Amino acid sequence: MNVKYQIILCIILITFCITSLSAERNKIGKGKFEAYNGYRYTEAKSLDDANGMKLFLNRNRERKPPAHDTPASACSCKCGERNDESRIVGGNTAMINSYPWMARLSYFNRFYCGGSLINDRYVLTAAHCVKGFMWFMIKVTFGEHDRCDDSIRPETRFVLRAISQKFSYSNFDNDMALLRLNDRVPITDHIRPICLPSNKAETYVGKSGVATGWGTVREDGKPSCVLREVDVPVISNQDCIAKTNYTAKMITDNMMCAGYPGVGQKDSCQGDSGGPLIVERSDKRYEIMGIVSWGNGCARPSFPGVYTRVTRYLDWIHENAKDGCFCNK
Ligand code: 4AZ
Repeated sequence: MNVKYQIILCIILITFCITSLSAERNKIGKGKFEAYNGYRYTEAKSLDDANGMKLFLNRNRERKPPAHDTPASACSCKCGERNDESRIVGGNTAMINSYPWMARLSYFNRFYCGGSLINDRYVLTAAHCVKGFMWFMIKVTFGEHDRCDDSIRPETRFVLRAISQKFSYSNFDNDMALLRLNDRVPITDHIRPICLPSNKAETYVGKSGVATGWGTVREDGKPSCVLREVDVPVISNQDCIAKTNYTAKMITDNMMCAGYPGVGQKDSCQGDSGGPLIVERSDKRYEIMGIVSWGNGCARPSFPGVYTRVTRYLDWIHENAKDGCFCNK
């Protein structure tokens, strides 16, 4: 067989593998998960998280659910509790596991975005982290600090469904997506959901936010190995237009700005996208108010970071993530 035919044969084989993998995952997502008190456990669970390609061993074998797959224990938890006695650009290295809701998204095993665990089954992220991607190649990892440390095997899940809002690349409006994971995530000391806002009308203006991620530590820099955090105050949308070089058309009601107009220096950056902008509540727990979305460069004085305003999507999130267990304490 000549080389041309060998190449064509290879392409057909790869296409076949990808198509059947996609079909298999759809089947699992739509059918097999629905029974067993809503938590049937017959799915192919053994996705290989070491190389992301050896998939679906032990397919369709009935198995006993693991201890963490019981909804009662998963629901009986407290959201938004940080672990601390307690960068991103201009920030600090986070304390290990101080942000237990932090999820890391990889595509073909390469880190590219952040996300936040909101219940034991769903991760909130930015639509631009999923739109146009082959969702079945997105890997989600939890409980991590140093993503470059290969000696630690993180809790790993894959995406069964990516649900996004009406997102447009032209203005990044509605930059919000939910990822339904292939299996529940055990709620432990190191993995715990962030709280969702309870007040839809909250604007957070003047509140001190914390953005976290493994993104680049400067514009055009390299992503960080360790999780970083940066404090950024929330600016009103009015000021975000008046005191920066953004125009009214660019900042929609579904967005919020956070940073230091006229100063810069501290900001989220490339790779932090999809990760959370959180705020401390009066009970010392944290809720997610924004999702890292976009900005003109990073930490520039006239261009603060722009975040998706989570309060605009509360009903949508609750409706679409209702088959996951939200913490009830
Ligand atoms: C990005 O490209 C990105 N300074 C994220 C956040 C910001 C800019 C760019 C905000 O993922």
